[in-house]
Amino acid sequence: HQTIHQKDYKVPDYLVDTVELTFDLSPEDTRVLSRLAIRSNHDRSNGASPLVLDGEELTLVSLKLDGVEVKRDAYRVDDASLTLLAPPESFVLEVETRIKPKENSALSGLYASGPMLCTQCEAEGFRRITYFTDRPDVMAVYTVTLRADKASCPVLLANGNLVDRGDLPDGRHFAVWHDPFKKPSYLFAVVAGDLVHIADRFTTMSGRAVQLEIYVEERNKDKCEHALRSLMRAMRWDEEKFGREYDLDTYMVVAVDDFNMGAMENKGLNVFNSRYVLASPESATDDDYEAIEEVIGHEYFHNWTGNRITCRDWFQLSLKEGLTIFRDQEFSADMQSRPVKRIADVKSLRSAQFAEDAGPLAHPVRPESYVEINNFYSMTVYHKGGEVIRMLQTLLGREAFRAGMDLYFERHDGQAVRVDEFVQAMADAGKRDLSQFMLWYDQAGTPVLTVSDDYRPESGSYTLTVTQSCPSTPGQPEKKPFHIPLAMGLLDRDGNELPLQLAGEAAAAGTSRVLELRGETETFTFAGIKERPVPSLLRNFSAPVKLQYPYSDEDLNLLMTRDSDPFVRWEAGQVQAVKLIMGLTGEIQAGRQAQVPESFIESFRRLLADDSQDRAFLAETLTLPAESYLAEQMAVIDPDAIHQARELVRSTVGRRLWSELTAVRAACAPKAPYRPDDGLAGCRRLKNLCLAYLMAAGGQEAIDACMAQYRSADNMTDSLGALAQLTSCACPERDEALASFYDCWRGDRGVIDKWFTHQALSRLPDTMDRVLALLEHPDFDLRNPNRVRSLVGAFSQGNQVRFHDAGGRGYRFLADQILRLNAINPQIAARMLTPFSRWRRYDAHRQELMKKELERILAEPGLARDVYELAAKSL
Ligand code: BAL
Ligand code: ZN
Repeated sequence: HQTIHQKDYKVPDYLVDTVELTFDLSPEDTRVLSRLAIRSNHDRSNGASPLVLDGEELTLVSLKLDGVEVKRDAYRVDDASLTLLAPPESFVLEVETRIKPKENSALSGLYASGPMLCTQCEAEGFRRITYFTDRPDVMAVYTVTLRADKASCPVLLANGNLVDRGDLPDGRHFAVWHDPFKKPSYLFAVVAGDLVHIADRFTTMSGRAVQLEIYVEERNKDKCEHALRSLMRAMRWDEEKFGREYDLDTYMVVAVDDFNMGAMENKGLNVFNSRYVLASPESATDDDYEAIEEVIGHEYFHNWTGNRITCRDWFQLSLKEGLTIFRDQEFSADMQSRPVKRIADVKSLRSAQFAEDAGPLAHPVRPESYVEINNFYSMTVYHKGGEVIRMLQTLLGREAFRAGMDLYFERHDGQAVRVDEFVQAMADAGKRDLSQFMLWYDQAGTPVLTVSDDYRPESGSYTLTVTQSCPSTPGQPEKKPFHIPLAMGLLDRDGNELPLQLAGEAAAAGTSRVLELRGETETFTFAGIKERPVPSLLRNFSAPVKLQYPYSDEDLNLLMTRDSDPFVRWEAGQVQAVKLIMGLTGEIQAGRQAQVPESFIESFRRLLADDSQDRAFLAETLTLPAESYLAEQMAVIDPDAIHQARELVRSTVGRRLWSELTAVRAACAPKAPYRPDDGLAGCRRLKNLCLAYLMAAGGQEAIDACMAQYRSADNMTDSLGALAQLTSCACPERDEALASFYDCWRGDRGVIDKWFTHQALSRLPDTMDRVLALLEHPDFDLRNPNRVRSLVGAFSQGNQVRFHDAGGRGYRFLADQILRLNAINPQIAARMLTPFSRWRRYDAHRQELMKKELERILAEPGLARDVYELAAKSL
């Protein structure tokens, strides 16, 4: 398998101005006629370069150049390309190919999902539809004719505007779509099927009417309202926050059940994984509602950051993804609670992206090379990429950042550009030198900030010394210092925020400021400080770094209760919890009696008694760090000891604070029938967290409370909140609830996914056997990515203690599924490899077992490029 390097980029030898496609659609055998207007884009003084068109899994039927059949010795075809040896300066190429959508289980290109046909072209799926220069810097205007059987495929959709439609002989019909915007092939889409839609109209800021349509199968028609409302909110938000207006007359979203990603931003025709569209008050959780709003927003925001301005090449993927993640995070923060959203984003970054950065698959936000680009739709490119954009906003300030965005749109609309162009626009608008900042794009690894301080009472000066370092990552043994915004404040012993005046400044400038780190070690001296302060560091998580400062418990308590920054308040609690659980883990490993100190229980007691706080924020504060995050803190991960230690804290809290937890739970009990927008999602989260602690304490009373909640719940959040606890409880009620849940929801794919997931996440020792049995369940389907993620993904990535069972059964199970998936859907197979990439972090015995499975995978004949790359790099 070949490695593609960023440094080898060359401008395309040929450009394509217009693409006319005609599809004769059928699931078994689809004919694709392509008519391309091509012109040369290279120096031909030494002769014409060959034109290489990408193509995979295609059957070539005919090939004409300017209307004349191309002679057999003038072109070559192999299983990856079609090459015209010496084409003229400019010409029309007509290519006829045949494809088999129904056999396409990779879900890339044109494929069947249930009764409908749909496409997924990012990153390189268009070449599985027809021969083409399938790279994002070749942008063309597309006109698409779809023909299909009218009875089975009454709806025919493609990008842009519908310009013609009508009937054909033999019960067939056609539709013609034209997209006036030049676009790269990865944004192409068609959908055909027996679909219904709901619609509304949106009036843009300049007064244009846009028709919004959400397409689904008939049975899901009553589950689209939330997606449609979310879309309208996203459109308004992008106008208000970024001055960006939608540009076509129609915006369509189609929900499909079989989808590799979350959704896809195809121009004017988004194709969505149905889990990010469908919601009804009975079947969707509060988290589902939030996720739908976020993903609907994300794909909509791509229209400007991704579609109008796209990537020059795939190394620049974060140009659109990091930026669009940042935009969707800001949208969600404005729609919900900003602090709670920030905490959720930081948690997922630190659990998953920091782990990626610390392992063999670490890569920069802008990678240097890849074997399979699909493997780089990663936490690093997306979420660290989003943090990089956020740092720019922090460094420049909101106003200059917005000016930089405007300048970027003004300069590059209609172009395919690099990350450099984006950062240049920011540098110009903010009048800043951002050359060192570019290292965030090109150096992998999570920087560590080590902070020390020195207080001089005699002069009233307080000095912070910050040293940065970054561990080696594959191919990058040495790192240069990053340009890091460190947002901070200082608190006195009563928790008052101190005015911040750096030595040499005439006056104090506020009580929160952004220090800029550029050198390996930087010092900052503050004047006029009357007593030793407590530093509040990395406010709002101003940079994706690890922070080390020797806080005392007293310092942390002060920050937790008094700091003005909600992230710092939450983080102070997390640091305490990590310290506690890591200490207990050590005791357990040493075979000593582990005990939760009284002070920890008391701080939880105080928190539970404080009803002044936002309920969702309180729930975050009372949630212990995840086992995966705790694992990252250990040199050699011991999943059993971590699990035992964390469970010890949970059960102790449950037992010791039984009455407080019960009281908070009662106070959060619903007073009116559930509505998704009742503003009580935070209450439900807190109530279900209390239930989880009660269940951790054990005993029939808790089980009864759980069953009562399960039986009486009028919404999915509460129903699953109870079911999730019962699945980890060795009691007869467990099977009763699981069976009743299944009977109630069979046929609803999204809900049954959750039924699989919660069983896969069970902490009980029999979980592996249950998961193996569920593989044989009639509703399990290895060809459906959501189902695979709900069982195989949830068990291997969400159930650390059972997956890493020292007997090695979890490892064998995962490798078996990866090998089965390799033949069906390589993208999904590769995604499942993540846990194995961390093998070096475990003890020698587990290392040996995981390594053996990786070797078994690599020895498989016919291993897909996707799986090969990750398995080989992991070893
Ligand atoms: N572009 C792939 C899906 C997404 O990030 O929106
Ligand atoms: Zn995206």
